[in-house]
Amino acid sequence: MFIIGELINGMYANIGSAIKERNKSEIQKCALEQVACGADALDVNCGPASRQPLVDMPWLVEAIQEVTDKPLCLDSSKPKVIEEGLKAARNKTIINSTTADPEKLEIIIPLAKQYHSKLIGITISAKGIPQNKDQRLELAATIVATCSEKEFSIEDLYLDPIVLPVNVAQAQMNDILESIHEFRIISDPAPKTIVGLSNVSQGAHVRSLINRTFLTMAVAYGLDSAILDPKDKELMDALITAELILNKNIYCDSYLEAYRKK
Ligand code: THG
Repeated sequence: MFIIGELINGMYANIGSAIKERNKSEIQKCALEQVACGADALDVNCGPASRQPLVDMPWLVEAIQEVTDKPLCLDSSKPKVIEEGLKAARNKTIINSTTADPEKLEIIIPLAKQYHSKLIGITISAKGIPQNKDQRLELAATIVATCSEKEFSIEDLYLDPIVLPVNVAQAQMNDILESIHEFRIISDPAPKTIVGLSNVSQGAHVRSLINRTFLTMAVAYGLDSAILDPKDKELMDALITAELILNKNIYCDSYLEAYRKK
């Protein structure tokens, strides 16, 4: 599982004020803690309250890459904000994200090619969030077809079925999980799959348990990557154990220690 740490997001109060006050060390601490807990990459999101994301994004990128070489997942719905992040980045990058909108794909795919970035495609369109599996598959197929047309490597594409909170979209959880499996058989070579895990428990009381149960199930459906809180130890232990059960890790009595990243 390719783990992307979610904690550098202006939505969190500590990060929101660190961005505003240009408190670099708070951001760097958050980056290093996530890497120490096993993050393979770091999501970078200025948050909804940022009034100058075009400046905040490259500032975050520069602060983070002073302390780590891990890939950065540039998280914004605005192509211009992503481009400012790409310009500042020396580390590998993942663009988070494009939707299935033709106008968006037209801008974002060339950016990903120009900067040799990987790309997350979320199955959302101008019509909004899909309501069932067929709509998710249709949007996924549009993203894959447009990437092929524009000669963007499908192996560098991560499809995101959009995880919704279980407390408002309980009837869709099954479709979301099945989409993870079906996205992988849209084309050969197969696109990869990703979810924003914490969405599933937003607004719920028992967040950590919901997160780790959903992740365990998604792993069984073949999930490749997740944006999650790597500091949640029980979540990480559940993930390592799920991969053990699926024979992706070799068993030994101390397997948790063995697979908990240095
Ligand atoms: N897909 C993709 N990218 C994404 C998402 C996705 N990026 C953003 C998000 N979803 C993933 N990251 C988070 C980060 C935090 C939370 C959820 C998802 C979260 N935050 C607390 C909340 O809202 O309750 C904030 C708590 C606090 O203020 O301390 O849950 O789906 N491609």
